[in-house]
Amino acid sequence: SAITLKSYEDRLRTHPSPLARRLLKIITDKQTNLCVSLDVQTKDELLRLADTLGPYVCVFKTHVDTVEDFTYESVIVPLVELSKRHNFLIFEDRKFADIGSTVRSQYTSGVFKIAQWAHITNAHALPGPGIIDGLFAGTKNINEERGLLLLAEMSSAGSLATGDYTDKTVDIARKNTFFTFGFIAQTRLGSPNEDFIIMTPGVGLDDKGDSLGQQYRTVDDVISGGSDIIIVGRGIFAKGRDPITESKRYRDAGWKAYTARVK
Ligand code: S5P
Repeated sequence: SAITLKSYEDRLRTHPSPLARRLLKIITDKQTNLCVSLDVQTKDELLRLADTLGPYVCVFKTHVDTVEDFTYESVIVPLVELSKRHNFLIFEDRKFADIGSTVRSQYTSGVFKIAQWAHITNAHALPGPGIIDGLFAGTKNINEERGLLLLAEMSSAGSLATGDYTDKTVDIARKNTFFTFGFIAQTRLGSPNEDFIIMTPGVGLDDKGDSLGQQYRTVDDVISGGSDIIIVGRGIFAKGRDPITESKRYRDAGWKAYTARVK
């Protein structure tokens, strides 16, 4: 049977994470639970998509280490500007996976300085709770909301993040719900009296998967199963697709599925 959940608007009043409250407000105001994954190799393409698709999304997910002509000044500065203009959050899909001390410097320093600009980032729970402490320490001097998602399940075939690993990931998240506001997952996680935000990749309306292990599910399947935000990449900007048309299509499908769920 389908999962029933409170509306985004109700949840924004009570959520323990300031970042999640900001995100739920954006979703409510813009009526979109679509996160577009901007997996492109040039800054021009990244910024062009962020500008044209900005009105249809609540979050833009990036892999900034894949941008060939990356500089902080030419990519991050305008991207942050666009996030303000179109009212979306930026999610750097960094998938941290090291000890606390190392992830703290990976998060705050180097070429990317992720903590400076990414409202959201994510991490594997594999190293244990120290990874959250390390990343949280990296937010100390940031004067804006920051939030972390743990990868509790993955969309790819043969993923090892199942069963006991997934359950223990949820336990680790419970230790700091001010910062760890949710999961990358395929199913609703946490008990009914908790409110984790579930963001789900591996969503595609026209494809079943790719040749490297990715697997796609439909928007209805994902949202009726209790996910809060759909993450879509190639479904929107693969060759031959019109990104604006597809963004509207996924936004509408996501909102329709959500409306059916809260009824
Ligand atoms: O389990 C996962 C977790 C993530 S964050 N499966 C995923 O596919 N992702 C990411 O979502 C992946 O890194 C990619 O950026 C995006 C999916 O892209 P698509 O083109 O397959 O929609």
